Amino acid sequence: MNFERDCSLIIIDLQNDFCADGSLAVNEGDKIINKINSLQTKFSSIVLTQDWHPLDHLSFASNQNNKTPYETVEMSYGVQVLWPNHCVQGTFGAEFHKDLDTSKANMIIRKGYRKQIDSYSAFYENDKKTLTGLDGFLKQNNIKKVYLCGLALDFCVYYSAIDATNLGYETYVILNATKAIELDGSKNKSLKDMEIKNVNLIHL
Ligand code: VGL
Ligand code: ZN
Repeated sequence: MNFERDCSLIIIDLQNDFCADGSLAVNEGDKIINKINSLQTKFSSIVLTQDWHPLDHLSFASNQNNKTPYETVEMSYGVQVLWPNHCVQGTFGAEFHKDLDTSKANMIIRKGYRKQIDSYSAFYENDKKTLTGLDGFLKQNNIKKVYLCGLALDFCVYYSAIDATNLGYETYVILNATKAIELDGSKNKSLKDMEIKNVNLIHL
């Protein structure tokens, strides 16, 4: 079965640093790649996102005094989790995993490239104001339904799904094509919140 032209498959952050041996490896992150490649054959609109941080990015614990990864800090826009250095611009860790088919993508959205603001969502940066450009791209292409997959379920996929539904898209998260980081129950929290907020949690 193929998806209609008003549907877009949004593949979140399938990059080396989120896969096995990466600096922020998501458990079994690379196990979803074959599934995602086969899903890609069914969509006419495909978007990839790429986490793309400068080395001095403030979401890195290494750029904060006396902080270690997974602690939090207060940023101008609210609480921010601190991460190990990951997806640094131009490095191997920021490249898409070699097994991901990137040939069918119509659009690649880079995010998190401003030093002061992290960006989990594919639509808005963490200040919830700065747009990435994805909403404009999808609207100009008459996309009404978005199907989200990739990494990580409880961070970038979750925040993208919430923004997508708030922006008026019929929103689906493909649970068998995503994996979670799992930090203090973040997986269950994100699943519950998505259910409440009208995100369709599906298997394909
Ligand atoms: C992500 C933490 C930091 C993600 C990106 O892709 O889910 N998580 N940067
Ligand atoms: Zn990041």
